[in-house]
Amino acid sequence: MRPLVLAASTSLLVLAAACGANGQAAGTAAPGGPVETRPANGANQTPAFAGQTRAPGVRTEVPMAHTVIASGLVHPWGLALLPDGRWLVTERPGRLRIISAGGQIAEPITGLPAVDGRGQGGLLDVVLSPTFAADRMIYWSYAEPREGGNATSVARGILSADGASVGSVQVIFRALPVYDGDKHFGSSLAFAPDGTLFITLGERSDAPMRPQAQDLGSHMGKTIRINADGTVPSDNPFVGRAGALPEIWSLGHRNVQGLAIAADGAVWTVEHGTRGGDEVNLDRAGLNYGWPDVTYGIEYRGSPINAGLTAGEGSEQPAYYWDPSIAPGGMALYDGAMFPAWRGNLLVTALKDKHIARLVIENDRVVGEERLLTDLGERIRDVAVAADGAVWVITDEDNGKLVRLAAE
Ligand SMILES: [Ca+2]
Ligand SMILES: [Ca+2]
Repeated sequence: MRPLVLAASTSLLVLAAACGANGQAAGTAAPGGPVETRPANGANQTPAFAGQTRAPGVRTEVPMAHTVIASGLVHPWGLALLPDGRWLVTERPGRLRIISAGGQIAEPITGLPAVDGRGQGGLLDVVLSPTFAADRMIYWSYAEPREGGNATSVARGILSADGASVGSVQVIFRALPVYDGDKHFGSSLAFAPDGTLFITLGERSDAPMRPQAQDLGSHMGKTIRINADGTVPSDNPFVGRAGALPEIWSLGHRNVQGLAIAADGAVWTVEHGTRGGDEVNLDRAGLNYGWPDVTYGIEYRGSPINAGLTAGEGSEQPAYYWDPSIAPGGMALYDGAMFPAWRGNLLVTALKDKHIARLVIENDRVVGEERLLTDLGERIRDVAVAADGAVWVITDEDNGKLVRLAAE
Protein backbone atom coordinates (compact mmCIF):
# COMPACT_ATOMS: atom_id res chain seq x y z
CA MET A 1 0.00 0.00 0.00
CA ARG A 2 1.43 3.35 -1.00
CA PRO A 3 1.51 5.98 1.74
CA LEU A 4 -1.06 8.73 1.38
CA VAL A 5 0.25 12.24 0.87
CA LEU A 6 -1.60 14.66 3.10
CA ALA A 7 -2.06 18.35 2.58
CA ALA A 8 -0.03 20.36 5.08
CA SER A 9 -3.19 21.77 6.61
CA THR A 10 -4.52 18.37 7.64
CA SER A 11 -2.74 17.20 10.74
CA LEU A 12 -4.19 13.72 10.54
CA LEU A 13 -2.83 10.39 11.42
CA VAL A 14 -3.71 7.76 8.87
CA LEU A 15 -4.12 4.40 10.48
CA ALA A 16 -3.31 1.41 8.34
CA ALA A 17 -6.01 -0.48 10.16
CA ALA A 18 -7.32 -3.76 8.88
CA CYS A 19 -10.85 -3.87 7.55
CA GLY A 20 -12.87 -3.99 10.75
CA ALA A 21 -16.42 -3.92 11.94
CA ASN A 22 -19.01 -2.04 9.92
CA GLY A 23 -17.04 -2.44 6.74
CA GLN A 24 -14.59 0.36 7.47
CA ALA A 25 -11.85 0.16 4.87
CA ALA A 26 -8.17 0.09 5.65
CA GLY A 27 -6.60 3.51 5.73
CA THR A 28 -9.48 5.28 7.44
CA ALA A 29 -8.69 8.43 9.33
CA ALA A 30 -7.93 8.72 13.00
CA PRO A 31 -10.94 9.00 15.32
CA GLY A 32 -12.30 12.52 15.18
CA GLY A 33 -10.34 13.36 12.04
CA PRO A 34 -12.17 13.75 8.74
CA VAL A 35 -12.88 10.58 6.78
CA GLU A 36 -11.43 12.32 3.71
CA THR A 37 -7.63 12.20 3.76
CA ARG A 38 -6.78 12.88 0.10
CA PRO A 39 -5.55 16.33 -0.93
CA ALA A 40 -8.14 18.74 -2.33
CA ASN A 41 -8.10 19.70 -6.02
CA GLY A 42 -8.91 23.33 -5.21
CA ALA A 43 -5.66 23.53 -3.29
CA ASN A 44 -5.93 27.28 -2.65
CA GLN A 45 -9.66 27.28 -1.85
CA THR A 46 -10.82 27.68 1.72
CA PRO A 47 -14.26 26.81 3.10
CA ALA A 48 -16.63 29.66 3.92
CA PHE A 49 -17.17 28.37 7.45
CA ALA A 50 -15.71 25.73 9.75
CA GLY A 51 -17.02 22.27 8.98
CA GLN A 52 -18.22 23.09 5.44
CA THR A 53 -16.01 20.25 4.20
CA ARG A 54 -14.08 17.43 5.90
CA ALA A 55 -16.37 17.26 8.93
CA PRO A 56 -15.08 15.19 11.84
CA GLY A 57 -15.30 11.46 11.26
CA VAL A 58 -17.88 9.61 13.30
CA ARG A 59 -18.40 5.90 13.72
CA THR A 60 -21.45 3.72 14.32
CA GLU A 61 -20.72 1.26 17.10
CA VAL A 62 -23.73 -0.97 16.32
CA PRO A 63 -22.50 -4.02 14.37
CA MET A 64 -24.06 -4.16 10.92
CA ALA A 65 -23.86 -6.27 7.80
CA HIS A 66 -25.15 -6.11 4.26
CA THR A 67 -27.02 -8.71 2.25
CA VAL A 68 -27.24 -8.79 -1.55
CA ILE A 69 -30.98 -9.26 -2.10
CA ALA A 70 -31.04 -9.27 -5.92
CA SER A 71 -28.53 -8.96 -8.76
CA GLY A 72 -28.55 -8.88 -12.54
CA LEU A 73 -30.13 -5.42 -12.71
CA VAL A 74 -28.80 -3.21 -15.52
CA HIS A 75 -27.75 0.16 -14.12
CA PRO A 76 -30.66 0.58 -11.72
CA TRP A 77 -31.23 4.28 -10.91
CA GLY A 78 -34.31 4.81 -8.75
CA LEU A 79 -35.62 2.92 -5.73
CA ALA A 80 -39.01 3.37 -4.08
CA LEU A 81 -40.67 1.37 -1.32
CA LEU A 82 -44.17 0.00 -1.90
CA PRO A 83 -46.55 -0.24 1.10
CA ASP A 84 -46.29 -4.05 1.06
CA GLY A 85 -42.50 -3.99 1.49
CA ARG A 86 -41.64 -4.69 -2.15
CA TRP A 87 -39.50 -2.24 -4.14
CA LEU A 88 -40.02 -0.36 -7.36
CA VAL A 89 -36.68 -0.20 -9.17
CA THR A 90 -35.88 1.57 -12.43
CA GLU A 91 -33.21 0.37 -14.83
CA ARG A 92 -31.71 3.11 -17.02
CA PRO A 93 -32.30 1.29 -20.34
CA GLY A 94 -36.02 1.91 -19.73
CA ARG A 95 -37.35 -0.83 -17.50
CA LEU A 96 -39.33 -0.48 -14.26
CA ARG A 97 -39.60 -3.59 -12.11
CA ILE A 98 -40.98 -4.74 -8.79
CA ILE A 99 -38.57 -6.66 -6.60
CA SER A 100 -39.75 -8.50 -3.51
CA ALA A 101 -37.97 -8.12 -0.18
CA GLY A 102 -36.80 -11.68 -0.74
CA GLY A 103 -35.18 -10.80 -4.08
CA GLN A 104 -37.72 -12.04 -6.63
CA ILE A 105 -37.43 -9.80 -9.71
CA ALA A 106 -40.64 -9.34 -11.70
CA GLU A 107 -40.92 -8.80 -15.45
CA PRO A 108 -40.71 -5.15 -16.54
CA ILE A 109 -43.88 -3.13 -15.97
CA THR A 110 -45.53 -2.33 -19.29
CA GLY A 111 -47.02 0.98 -20.42
CA LEU A 112 -44.12 3.36 -19.82
CA PRO A 113 -43.19 5.78 -22.62
CA ALA A 114 -39.91 5.40 -24.52
CA VAL A 115 -36.70 6.78 -23.06
CA ASP A 116 -33.47 8.05 -24.60
CA GLY A 117 -31.08 5.68 -22.87
CA ARG A 118 -27.82 7.10 -24.18
CA GLY A 119 -25.06 8.21 -21.81
CA GLN A 120 -26.45 9.29 -18.45
CA GLY A 121 -30.03 9.24 -19.74
CA GLY A 122 -32.76 6.64 -19.66
CA LEU A 123 -35.35 5.82 -17.03
CA LEU A 124 -34.27 7.60 -13.86
CA ASP A 125 -36.12 8.14 -10.57
CA VAL A 126 -39.43 6.73 -9.36
CA VAL A 127 -41.61 7.80 -6.40
CA LEU A 128 -45.04 6.92 -5.09
CA SER A 129 -47.78 9.52 -4.90
CA PRO A 130 -48.52 10.58 -1.31
CA THR A 131 -52.01 9.24 -2.09
CA PHE A 132 -50.75 5.91 -3.52
CA ALA A 133 -52.79 3.85 -1.05
CA ALA A 134 -55.95 5.36 -2.52
CA ASP A 135 -55.05 5.81 -6.21
CA ARG A 136 -51.91 3.64 -6.93
CA MET A 137 -50.36 6.62 -8.72
CA ILE A 138 -46.59 6.54 -9.34
CA TYR A 139 -44.29 9.21 -10.80
CA TRP A 140 -41.06 8.70 -12.73
CA SER A 141 -38.42 10.84 -14.42
CA TYR A 142 -36.62 10.02 -17.64
CA ALA A 143 -34.60 11.36 -20.54
CA GLU A 144 -37.34 11.84 -23.10
CA PRO A 145 -36.56 11.63 -26.83
CA ARG A 146 -37.74 14.91 -28.36
CA GLU A 147 -37.60 16.53 -31.77
CA GLY A 148 -33.98 17.67 -32.10
CA GLY A 149 -32.61 15.85 -29.08
CA ASN A 150 -33.89 15.05 -25.60
CA ALA A 151 -34.59 16.49 -22.18
CA THR A 152 -35.77 15.38 -18.77
CA SER A 153 -39.48 14.72 -18.37
CA VAL A 154 -41.66 13.50 -15.54
CA ALA A 155 -44.67 11.26 -16.09
CA ARG A 156 -47.23 9.69 -13.83
CA GLY A 157 -49.47 6.68 -14.17
CA ILE A 158 -51.61 4.24 -12.24
CA LEU A 159 -49.95 0.98 -11.29
CA SER A 160 -52.28 -1.92 -12.00
CA ALA A 161 -53.43 -4.05 -9.07
CA ASP A 162 -51.22 -6.93 -10.21
CA GLY A 163 -48.24 -4.61 -10.68
CA ALA A 164 -47.77 -5.67 -14.29
CA SER A 165 -48.57 -2.38 -16.03
CA VAL A 166 -49.15 1.35 -15.68
CA GLY A 167 -52.18 3.04 -17.19
CA SER A 168 -53.61 6.54 -17.62
CA VAL A 169 -50.04 7.74 -18.26
CA GLN A 170 -49.61 11.52 -18.44
CA VAL A 171 -46.42 13.53 -18.94
CA ILE A 172 -46.78 16.28 -16.31
CA PHE A 173 -43.45 18.11 -16.77
CA ARG A 174 -41.14 18.65 -19.74
CA ALA A 175 -37.84 20.42 -19.11
CA LEU A 176 -36.85 23.00 -21.73
CA PRO A 177 -34.94 23.62 -23.88
CA VAL A 178 -34.42 20.44 -25.84
CA TYR A 179 -30.74 19.63 -26.34
CA ASP A 180 -28.96 16.90 -28.26
CA GLY A 181 -26.67 15.53 -25.55
CA ASP A 182 -26.31 12.58 -23.21
CA LYS A 183 -25.28 14.13 -19.88
CA HIS A 184 -26.64 15.89 -16.77
CA PHE A 185 -30.35 15.04 -16.85
CA GLY A 186 -30.69 15.20 -13.06
CA SER A 187 -33.24 13.97 -11.95
CA SER A 188 -34.50 12.98 -8.56
CA LEU A 189 -38.10 13.27 -7.39
CA ALA A 190 -39.67 13.81 -3.97
CA PHE A 191 -42.98 15.02 -2.63
CA ALA A 192 -43.02 17.75 0.01
CA PRO A 193 -45.41 17.60 2.99
CA ASP A 194 -47.65 20.16 1.23
CA GLY A 195 -48.18 17.74 -1.68
CA THR A 196 -46.00 19.56 -4.20
CA LEU A 197 -43.51 17.58 -6.27
CA PHE A 198 -39.84 18.57 -6.41
CA ILE A 199 -37.74 17.65 -9.45
CA THR A 200 -33.98 18.19 -9.65
CA LEU A 201 -32.33 18.85 -12.99
CA GLY A 202 -28.87 19.17 -14.52
CA GLU A 203 -27.49 21.75 -16.94
CA ARG A 204 -26.55 19.24 -19.68
CA SER A 205 -22.82 19.62 -18.99
CA ASP A 206 -21.58 20.92 -22.34
CA ALA A 207 -20.01 24.39 -22.54
CA PRO A 208 -22.83 26.03 -24.54
CA MET A 209 -25.44 24.79 -22.03
CA ARG A 210 -23.61 25.39 -18.75
CA PRO A 211 -24.51 29.13 -18.43
CA GLN A 212 -28.21 28.21 -18.57
CA ALA A 213 -27.96 27.22 -14.90
CA GLN A 214 -28.14 31.00 -14.25
CA ASP A 215 -30.87 31.67 -16.84
CA LEU A 216 -34.40 31.84 -15.39
CA GLY A 217 -35.77 31.34 -18.91
CA SER A 218 -34.37 27.78 -18.95
CA HIS A 219 -35.09 24.77 -16.74
CA MET A 220 -31.50 23.61 -17.00
CA GLY A 221 -29.59 23.54 -13.72
CA LYS A 222 -32.70 24.25 -11.64
CA THR A 223 -34.69 22.69 -8.86
CA ILE A 224 -38.34 22.51 -9.96
CA ARG A 225 -41.52 22.56 -7.86
CA ILE A 226 -44.89 21.66 -9.37
CA ASN A 227 -48.24 20.42 -8.18
CA ALA A 228 -48.95 16.70 -8.43
CA ASP A 229 -50.94 17.27 -11.64
CA GLY A 230 -48.16 19.32 -13.25
CA THR A 231 -49.66 22.75 -12.70
CA VAL A 232 -47.59 25.53 -11.14
CA PRO A 233 -48.07 26.35 -7.43
CA SER A 234 -49.10 29.98 -7.15
CA ASP A 235 -46.59 30.56 -4.34
CA ASN A 236 -43.54 29.50 -6.39
CA PRO A 237 -40.80 32.14 -6.09
CA PHE A 238 -40.65 33.28 -9.74
CA VAL A 239 -44.37 33.24 -10.56
CA GLY A 240 -45.20 36.50 -12.32
CA ARG A 241 -41.61 37.51 -13.05
CA ALA A 242 -41.16 38.42 -16.72
CA GLY A 243 -38.93 36.00 -18.57
CA ALA A 244 -38.80 33.46 -15.75
CA LEU A 245 -40.19 29.93 -15.96
CA PRO A 246 -42.69 29.62 -13.10
CA GLU A 247 -41.82 26.00 -12.24
CA ILE A 248 -38.38 27.10 -10.95
CA TRP A 249 -37.74 26.78 -7.21
CA SER A 250 -33.99 27.54 -7.17
CA LEU A 251 -31.16 28.07 -9.66
CA GLY A 252 -27.42 27.69 -10.14
CA HIS A 253 -27.14 23.90 -9.94
CA ARG A 254 -24.81 21.65 -11.95
CA ASN A 255 -26.29 18.16 -11.88
CA VAL A 256 -28.53 17.24 -8.98
CA GLN A 257 -29.27 13.53 -8.58
CA GLY A 258 -30.19 13.43 -4.89
CA LEU A 259 -33.14 14.97 -3.05
CA ALA A 260 -34.62 14.50 0.41
CA ILE A 261 -37.39 16.55 1.99
CA ALA A 262 -37.78 16.67 5.76
CA ALA A 263 -41.08 16.45 7.62
CA ASP A 264 -40.87 20.20 8.25
CA GLY A 265 -40.59 20.84 4.49
CA ALA A 266 -36.83 21.57 4.39
CA VAL A 267 -35.51 20.57 0.95
CA TRP A 268 -32.02 19.04 0.79
CA THR A 269 -30.32 18.44 -2.55
CA VAL A 270 -26.95 16.95 -3.44
CA GLU A 271 -25.18 17.67 -6.72
CA HIS A 272 -22.17 16.62 -8.72
CA GLY A 273 -19.22 18.98 -8.91
CA THR A 274 -16.38 18.68 -11.38
CA ARG A 275 -13.02 17.72 -9.85
CA GLY A 276 -14.06 18.66 -6.33
CA GLY A 277 -17.12 20.70 -5.52
CA ASP A 278 -19.79 18.05 -4.94
CA GLU A 279 -22.34 19.91 -2.80
CA VAL A 280 -25.08 19.33 -0.27
CA ASN A 281 -27.47 22.27 -0.29
CA LEU A 282 -30.38 23.30 1.86
CA ASP A 283 -32.37 24.20 -1.22
CA ARG A 284 -34.50 27.28 -0.52
CA ALA A 285 -37.08 29.07 -2.64
CA GLY A 286 -35.76 31.63 -5.10
CA LEU A 287 -32.10 31.32 -4.17
CA ASN A 288 -29.06 30.97 -6.42
CA TYR A 289 -26.63 28.16 -5.65
CA GLY A 290 -23.87 29.61 -7.79
CA TRP A 291 -23.01 27.27 -10.65
CA PRO A 292 -21.11 27.98 -12.89
CA ASP A 293 -20.06 31.38 -11.53
CA VAL A 294 -19.19 30.37 -7.98
CA THR A 295 -18.03 26.87 -7.03
CA TYR A 296 -15.45 24.80 -5.22
CA GLY A 297 -13.22 22.50 -7.24
CA ILE A 298 -11.56 22.80 -10.65
CA GLU A 299 -12.32 21.85 -14.25
CA TYR A 300 -11.75 18.20 -15.23
CA ARG A 301 -8.78 19.36 -17.36
CA GLY A 302 -7.28 21.10 -14.32
CA SER A 303 -7.95 24.80 -14.96
CA PRO A 304 -9.87 27.04 -12.53
CA ILE A 305 -13.62 27.62 -12.92
CA ASN A 306 -14.39 31.35 -13.18
CA ALA A 307 -10.91 32.18 -11.80
CA GLY A 308 -11.51 29.86 -8.85
CA LEU A 309 -14.21 32.02 -7.25
CA THR A 310 -15.80 30.19 -4.29
CA ALA A 311 -18.02 32.99 -2.92
CA GLY A 312 -20.02 35.82 -4.41
CA GLU A 313 -22.79 38.31 -3.70
CA GLY A 314 -26.18 36.63 -4.11
CA SER A 315 -24.69 33.15 -4.28
CA GLU A 316 -25.60 30.65 -1.59
CA GLN A 317 -22.86 28.63 0.05
CA PRO A 318 -23.33 24.87 0.10
CA ALA A 319 -24.12 23.41 3.51
CA TYR A 320 -21.33 20.93 2.79
CA TYR A 321 -18.95 20.05 -0.01
CA TRP A 322 -16.52 17.34 -0.98
CA ASP A 323 -13.17 17.88 -2.68
CA PRO A 324 -12.12 15.42 -4.09
CA SER A 325 -15.51 14.47 -5.48
CA ILE A 326 -17.27 11.35 -4.26
CA ALA A 327 -19.78 11.56 -7.18
CA PRO A 328 -23.03 11.71 -5.19
CA GLY A 329 -26.13 9.92 -6.44
CA GLY A 330 -29.33 9.56 -4.43
CA MET A 331 -30.02 10.73 -0.89
CA ALA A 332 -32.35 9.86 1.95
CA LEU A 333 -33.11 11.37 5.34
CA TYR A 334 -32.87 8.60 7.91
CA ASP A 335 -35.95 8.30 10.10
CA GLY A 336 -35.92 4.61 10.99
CA ALA A 337 -35.97 2.68 14.25
CA MET A 338 -33.08 0.30 13.54
CA PHE A 339 -30.38 2.93 14.02
CA PRO A 340 -31.85 5.47 16.46
CA ALA A 341 -28.59 7.44 16.53
CA TRP A 342 -28.96 8.15 12.80
CA ARG A 343 -32.33 9.87 12.99
CA GLY A 344 -32.20 13.15 11.08
CA ASN A 345 -28.97 12.17 9.32
CA LEU A 346 -28.58 12.42 5.55
CA LEU A 347 -27.50 9.28 3.72
CA VAL A 348 -25.79 10.19 0.43
CA THR A 349 -24.73 7.52 -2.05
CA ALA A 350 -21.31 7.77 -3.66
CA LEU A 351 -20.82 6.44 -7.17
CA LYS A 352 -17.11 6.97 -7.81
CA ASP A 353 -16.12 6.47 -4.18
CA LYS A 354 -18.42 3.45 -3.66
CA HIS A 355 -19.96 4.08 -0.25
CA ILE A 356 -22.82 5.74 1.59
CA ALA A 357 -21.82 8.99 3.26
CA ARG A 358 -23.73 9.34 6.53
CA LEU A 359 -23.88 13.03 7.39
CA VAL A 360 -24.81 14.11 10.90
CA ILE A 361 -26.79 17.36 10.71
CA GLU A 362 -27.07 19.96 13.44
CA ASN A 363 -28.56 23.42 12.86
CA ASP A 364 -28.51 22.83 9.09
CA ARG A 365 -24.77 22.12 9.09
CA VAL A 366 -22.83 18.86 8.83
CA VAL A 367 -21.06 18.03 12.09
CA GLY A 368 -19.97 14.46 11.38
CA GLU A 369 -19.36 12.08 8.48
CA GLU A 370 -19.09 8.30 8.26
CA ARG A 371 -18.59 6.06 5.23
CA LEU A 372 -20.87 3.03 5.19
CA LEU A 373 -20.95 0.00 2.87
CA THR A 374 -17.33 0.51 1.82
CA ASP A 375 -16.91 -3.27 1.75
CA LEU A 376 -19.51 -3.68 -1.02
CA GLY A 377 -17.12 -2.26 -3.62
CA GLU A 378 -19.80 -1.02 -6.04
CA ARG A 379 -21.02 2.33 -7.35
CA ILE A 380 -24.01 3.11 -5.13
CA ARG A 381 -26.79 4.91 -6.99
CA ASP A 382 -29.83 5.31 -4.74
CA VAL A 383 -30.78 4.73 -1.13
CA ALA A 384 -34.04 4.31 0.76
CA VAL A 385 -35.08 3.31 4.26
CA ALA A 386 -37.43 0.36 4.80
CA ALA A 387 -40.21 0.25 7.39
CA ASP A 388 -37.98 -1.57 9.89
CA GLY A 389 -35.22 1.04 9.52
CA ALA A 390 -32.87 -1.08 7.40
CA VAL A 391 -31.09 0.84 4.62
CA TRP A 392 -31.55 -0.39 1.06
CA VAL A 393 -29.43 0.63 -1.92
CA ILE A 394 -29.08 -0.13 -5.60
CA THR A 395 -25.74 -0.22 -7.38
CA ASP A 396 -24.91 1.40 -10.72
CA GLU A 397 -23.25 -1.53 -12.46
CA ASP A 398 -23.82 -3.72 -15.54
CA ASN A 399 -24.71 -6.35 -12.95
CA GLY A 400 -26.46 -3.98 -10.58
CA LYS A 401 -27.61 -5.16 -7.17
CA LEU A 402 -30.28 -4.46 -4.59
CA VAL A 403 -28.61 -4.56 -1.20
CA ARG A 404 -29.90 -4.37 2.38
CA LEU A 405 -27.76 -2.94 5.17
CA ALA A 406 -28.99 -3.81 8.65
CA ALA A 407 -27.93 -4.14 12.27
CA GLU A 408 -26.67 -7.63 13.05
CA1 LIG B 1 -34.62 8.26 -5.60
CA1 LIG C 1 -23.02 25.79 -5.54
